Amino acid sequence: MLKITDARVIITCPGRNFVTLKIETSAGIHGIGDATLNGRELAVASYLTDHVLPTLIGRDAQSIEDIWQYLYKGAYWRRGPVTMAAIAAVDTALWDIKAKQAGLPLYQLLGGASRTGVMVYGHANGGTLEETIAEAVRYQAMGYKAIRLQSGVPGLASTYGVSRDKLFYEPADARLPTENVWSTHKYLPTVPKLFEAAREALGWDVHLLHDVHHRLTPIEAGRLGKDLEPYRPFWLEDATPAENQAAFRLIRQHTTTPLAVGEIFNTIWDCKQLIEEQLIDYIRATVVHAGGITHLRRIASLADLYGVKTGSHGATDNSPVCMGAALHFDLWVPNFGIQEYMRHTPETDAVFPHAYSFEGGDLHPGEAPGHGVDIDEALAATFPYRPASLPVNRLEDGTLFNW
Ligand code: KDG
Ligand code: MG
Repeated sequence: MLKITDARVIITCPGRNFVTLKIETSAGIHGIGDATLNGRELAVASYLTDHVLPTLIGRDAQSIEDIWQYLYKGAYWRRGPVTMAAIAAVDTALWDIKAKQAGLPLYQLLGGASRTGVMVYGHANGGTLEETIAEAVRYQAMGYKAIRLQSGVPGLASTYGVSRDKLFYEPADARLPTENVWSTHKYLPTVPKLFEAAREALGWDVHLLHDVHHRLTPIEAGRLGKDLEPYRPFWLEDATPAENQAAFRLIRQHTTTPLAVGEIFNTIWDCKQLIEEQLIDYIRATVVHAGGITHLRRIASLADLYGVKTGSHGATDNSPVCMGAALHFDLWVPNFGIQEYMRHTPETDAVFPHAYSFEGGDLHPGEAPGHGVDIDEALAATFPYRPASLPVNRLEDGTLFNW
């Protein structure tokens, strides 16, 4: 028995907010897990501190599966982003502890490495098509084998995915939600032009991706997918809101462009139909928002049965702790596709010392026992929590729209 002796939540803001759970054990081994839910950080912190942590003290840290079931089934109120982020944090910390106890990097406990490295994609974005292409050229020079392209839309003041600070995109940029304006009519013709210019500038070896951020109807998405086919995109992401999983049937009928979805999914139930009907090609659920390693493994196993690959979310609001755990998962998972990799700022990297490293377009989780990421609590304490919200989006006539 490896008794859980203490568990606490650490909130820090080295440029953006992160919520981290630290679990300590009777053997002196500790583990950490990411619990960050962008713009709703304190809800998860309270869920953990007020409701989960008191039930953990004295339990056996080695019983990862039993604790997962206890927190999922035992709560009665199943699923949802707050609950599942809290469960993910506990689960990630417990896998960290188990791997440290074994003296092994986490990927070895999962089944060992299935590949030499984890292919990642970076974010090239700019206010104009030309700026985005220049950024993409820079990413290619850094060694990236896959690049996401997002560009401003002529006639719209701002749009999703175009950042002020190129390398460290962070959309939660104000105390209260910023309001953006959207026009599908203005947006739709811009993406094929962007891809055409990108193929001219970058060639055909590099993988190109695009995120629609839930802004199209299924038939509009079918049109965009079809228009992009000549440029062979790696994927079209979040083409339409996925609460209605059956909506993807319509997109599928119209395009062979691969589809990715799932960064806001919490459980296997959010993607069961999408996977079983082979309506998508990549599932983007990740460690922190989909119940930790224990649950993500179930989603990936279901996906593998239907030829769907993984493509985990890796935006800057997923802390280095999530990234470290995700990379161990990616190195092992048989149906790996790609991993998103938005770089964290130097301040964030200093608060979360980590074993993972980037080389030649791949990340590798490193060989440190556990998931290889820790938190410098003294440094974290120098960056107090700052409330920040994600933006909202309206149509030009003021109608509230999808973000
Ligand atoms: O918190 C929201 C971000 O993680 C999200 O906007 C990023 O869509 C995103 C992506 O694909 O990384
Ligand atoms: Mg996205």
